[in-house]
Amino acid sequence: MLGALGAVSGLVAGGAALAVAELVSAWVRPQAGPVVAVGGAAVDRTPAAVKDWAIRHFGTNDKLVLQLGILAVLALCALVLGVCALRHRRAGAAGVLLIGVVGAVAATGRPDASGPADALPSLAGALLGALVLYVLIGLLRRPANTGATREGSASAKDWDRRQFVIAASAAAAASAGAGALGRSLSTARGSSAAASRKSLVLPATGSPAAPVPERAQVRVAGVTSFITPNGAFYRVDTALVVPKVDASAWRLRIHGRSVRRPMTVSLDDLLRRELVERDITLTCVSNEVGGPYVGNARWIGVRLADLLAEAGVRPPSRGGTADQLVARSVDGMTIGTPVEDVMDGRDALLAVGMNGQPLPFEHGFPVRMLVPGLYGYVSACKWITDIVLTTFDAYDSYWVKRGWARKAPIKTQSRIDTPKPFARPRAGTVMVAGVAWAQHRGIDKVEVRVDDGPWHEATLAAEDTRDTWRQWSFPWQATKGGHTLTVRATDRTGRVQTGRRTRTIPDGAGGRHSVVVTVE
Ligand SMILES: Nc1nc2c(c(=O)[nH]1)N[C@H]1C(S)=C(S)[C@@H](COP(=O)(O)O)O[C@H]1N2
Ligand SMILES: [Mo]
Repeated sequence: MLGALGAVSGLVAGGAALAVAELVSAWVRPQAGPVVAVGGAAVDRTPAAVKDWAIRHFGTNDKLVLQLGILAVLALCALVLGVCALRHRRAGAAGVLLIGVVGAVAATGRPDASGPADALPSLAGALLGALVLYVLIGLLRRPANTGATREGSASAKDWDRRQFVIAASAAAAASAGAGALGRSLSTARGSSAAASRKSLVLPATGSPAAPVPERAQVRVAGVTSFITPNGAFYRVDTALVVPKVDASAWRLRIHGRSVRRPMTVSLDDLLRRELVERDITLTCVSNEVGGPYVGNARWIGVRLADLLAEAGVRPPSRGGTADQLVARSVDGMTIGTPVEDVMDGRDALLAVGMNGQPLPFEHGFPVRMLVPGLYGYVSACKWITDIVLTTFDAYDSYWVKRGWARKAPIKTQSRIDTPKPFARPRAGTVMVAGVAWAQHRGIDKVEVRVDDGPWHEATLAAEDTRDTWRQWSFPWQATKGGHTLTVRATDRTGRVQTGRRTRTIPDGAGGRHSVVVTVE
């Protein structure tokens, strides 16, 4: 019984610590909270293979799973410390403080840490948590009145237990209140950013995109929508708390090697420039063959090459000495892109708009980079705030340090959207359809094979641009029984999508997508 009460004390103390940390972090910085800070440190230290596995299994929920895992570990620590404290009250309290120090070290070590203040949430939380544990255990251990009768001692003990229950409940209730207050303060903090997004009106573009050809969308049920709505667009990043940047305070600095005229621009500066509108399909290097981490949107932005040229940057092919452009986001992410690709005439953008809206916070508000033809981790920095020109020899960006390739053009890929795996279509004509992509090269051919039969050319839907994916369909005369459908694409350089399966690490998955169905 006493052991259980010790465990309860530990949990109440842990809850109080987290609640206070939440409250203080709302005031310091939402990213400085212990769970987010430790989570971020864990993300940065996770081996590439494990991270890839997490993305594959939990998808965009990987962050939630990580934070729940940290909470579970904390709860376990709190339980153990609570039980230990029954015997060694000071040691239990000291254990809580130690956990606080771990949180503080993690918070101040984050790449986006703003200074020593980032240690405050963890330290304040731990101090209060230690105090709560110390007091609660004290109530549990208070000896019964020595001079009392047996009945008297029993009632004194009851009284102590009652005091414990009252104190523990009060602490739990106060923690819940503090936690809720912290949450709402955090939300209020983000409200200036939300207001700046709401009031942002995207100016008319001087160079609108041509309308999407009507025939770009295959009219077969189950095929992906040609334009991915913002709410359905895949999200991959390391941010446990989505950065909320106030657009009016946002600045982008362009500087570094061979930048003759370094510049700092505001959002208004960007919006006063010529804006272009382009359809670009973005793909994640962690996308498995047949996977969902690919999306297509109509973006509005300024051409990054123009800005670089104004800053005096030349690509290596015209004598420039910087071959790598490193973009840095407000949360410390670094993304390295070949300067040559950005300046070779393709529509590399500093994007401000996505499908007619200002960028959603999840997708990089107020400004992100996009380079057609390159995987996101080498081109698509969200919440961008700094661009430094350097060389690939001199600097490795975030993912490169973790084993991914320095350069990563998107591989030619194709996906069967319908029929779904293990579908049971009726014999007769079954429409097989899906998407194929080879950004900035374009798709020239898609073929489908049934079992080990010959390759049949699919019908290509209209092409929007060579920077977007292309849909395809194939009417299959399906015969009864189990069948494997396989797809392959050929890009405009004539290269046929390889059949050799390779892992996503280091530069994107290779191989063909297959779907097994049973025709009835
Ligand atoms: N700041 C920041 N930008 C980032 C990332 C990130 O983790 N942090 N991830 C990159 C990766 S790996 C991809 S695939 C794209 C995904 O963009 P999306 O989430 O808008 O689809 O963003 C890129 N930009
Ligand atoms: Mo990615």
